[in-house]
Amino acid sequence: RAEDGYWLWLRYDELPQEMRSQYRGQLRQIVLETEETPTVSVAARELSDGLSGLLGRNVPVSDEGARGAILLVTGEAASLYDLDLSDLGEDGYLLRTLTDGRRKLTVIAANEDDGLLYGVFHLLRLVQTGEDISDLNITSVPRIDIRVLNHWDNLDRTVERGYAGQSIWDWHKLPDYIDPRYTDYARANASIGINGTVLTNVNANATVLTPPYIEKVAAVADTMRPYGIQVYLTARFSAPIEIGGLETADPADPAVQAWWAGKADEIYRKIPDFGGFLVKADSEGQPGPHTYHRTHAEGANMLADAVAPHGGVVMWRAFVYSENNPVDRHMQAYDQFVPLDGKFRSNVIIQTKNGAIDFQPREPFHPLFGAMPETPLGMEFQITKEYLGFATHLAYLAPMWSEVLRADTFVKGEGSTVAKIIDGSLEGHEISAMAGVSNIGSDRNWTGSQFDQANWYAFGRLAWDPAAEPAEIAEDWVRMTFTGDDGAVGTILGMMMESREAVVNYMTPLGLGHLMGTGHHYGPAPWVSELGRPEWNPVYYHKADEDGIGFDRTKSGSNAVAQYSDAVAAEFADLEAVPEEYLLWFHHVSWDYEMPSGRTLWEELVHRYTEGVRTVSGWRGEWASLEGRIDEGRYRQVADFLRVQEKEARWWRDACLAYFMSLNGLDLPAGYAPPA
Ligand code: GCW
Repeated sequence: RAEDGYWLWLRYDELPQEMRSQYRGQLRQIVLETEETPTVSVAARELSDGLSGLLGRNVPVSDEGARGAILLVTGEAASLYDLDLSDLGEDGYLLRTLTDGRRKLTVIAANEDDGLLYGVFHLLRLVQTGEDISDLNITSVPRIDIRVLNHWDNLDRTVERGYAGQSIWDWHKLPDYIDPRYTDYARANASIGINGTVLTNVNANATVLTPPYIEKVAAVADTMRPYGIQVYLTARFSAPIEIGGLETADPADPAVQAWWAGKADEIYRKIPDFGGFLVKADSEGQPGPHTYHRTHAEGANMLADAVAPHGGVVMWRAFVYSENNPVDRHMQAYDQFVPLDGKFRSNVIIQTKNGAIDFQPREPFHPLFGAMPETPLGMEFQITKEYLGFATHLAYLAPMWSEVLRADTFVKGEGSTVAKIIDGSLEGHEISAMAGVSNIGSDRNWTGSQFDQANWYAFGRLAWDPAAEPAEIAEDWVRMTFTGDDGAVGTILGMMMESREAVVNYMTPLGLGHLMGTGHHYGPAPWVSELGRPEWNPVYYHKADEDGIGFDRTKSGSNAVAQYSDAVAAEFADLEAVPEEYLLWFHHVSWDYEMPSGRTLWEELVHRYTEGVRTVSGWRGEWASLEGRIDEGRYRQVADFLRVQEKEARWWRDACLAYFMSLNGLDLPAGYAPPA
């Protein structure tokens, strides 16, 4: 049912007549000029089902290229149509309209079946959004090789930082029962170019590597395979002890190496296209090589050697967060990893969060990007909104991700963007990866809210093309998911494009971060100061006192700025030059500091918090104008969630401002109502 959001952006409801009519002479039947593999079959079926639904008439797969044919072409057949596939790689595709006399042919061509599948979804998207296809000439090739979801899903079906019900992986019933949802999951991912999924939490349980679980994983992998999706697992570093009967997990111990090599062989026997391992080691209590006085490189390389004969990779996380961290948590990953540059095997990717702390509503880009030129760095974004209001708050994340991807590291002069480091082009790497921590669960609407589907969608589109425009991605999503009505599209798009900044404003404006309640990370708790480790306390991050607020990361403080290239460090370290949005991230500033707006810092903070609330209140009215223009079920849920968000935006504003006032003794500036 459309009303509960189950069909995501793949709704295929009949288009209104005025949108459909343009496709009349085209798109009448599907002709395969390629071998009918499992992937080609699912591609052809998707296209047939999708177009039949959208156009309100049967669009069958047929044998002859008669009128209005859509040709699915791979390999040599491409030369019949004069198509050059040489630059498409494995996953790229062409969409072309060819004219044969008076007839129009629509061609989807690729080297490999996966490319064809991606091309099919692109054509469907064009029709879903009512685009003109009478003269197509599109070439699309992904910039990133490994476009992967990370499920933080536990084997008991709880999901760490998951706000959409239980894990979709029903381990108890696998491998004998394959939930049809897995197929819809695979379709949705393939439709946005995602080609990998890590099924298990980085806080890993070694049980998933035991034989009965490998059977279960193999059954999931069999379901994913036709959709071009490879399955990966998290590897618990101490697994050789826990399930292997060894006394050590020391990566230099030959018995440990042999255990992992044997484990990899065992997995690949059941799952020949297994992707590899994702590892969180020596971080937040997870086991790792440091126990044995070995480095991250020695740990990662051991696993890399185990999967290398099978073509697998190791995604080793740079999120290290441990106690030996006296001055600034911001600096830990850089300090541990930069000395290891050049020491990793070629099938290791260092998976790095976008920022150095932890998925805050806004963080400057992570200083590791550009600092390890010999090593492929993968991006880890968090799709699930751990720090941005869980499932109820509307926050469209593509603008945030895009901000990081476009950030300039200046490591090789101007234009050394994070995107070019991730895609391997700046430093000439063979493999590239982008991971998104999944927001998917067993909820009927998959993600816990209608709008969180957009974040899953946008992640895939940005992993394919990090330069894609967030607003264009959002518009496609709105048209496919909600409505093609231009007025309504404009309203929804406007809300989405404001949303991330609104959350920054009512939670952590001007470069503040981590003011959330420790542990759950939901509401405000900037006053918490008494927890065991310094960085567990929000006061550690804002350092507010009677005189001012902010974390001095310049020379007079932790000097974390020195981890960036000279040009970036100089900008961030200079109070006059630092972008306003990172001000308190890098500087401790007095409450009466004059801001570019002419307001004092205190007035500006009050203004931002107030703006955040005002924006959310405004959306409630805008959303109300859509009543009756989108289905009742989704309309209601969003309306209710916006009410929650408005209430909680006020909570954030009032709690933070009241707390800061208790320190600085200042009043609210004239014109701002006192907190209720
Ligand atoms: O974002 C933090 C979360 C933890 C998470 C950790 C990590 C999986 O609060 O829940 O653990 O980071 O990324 O490893």
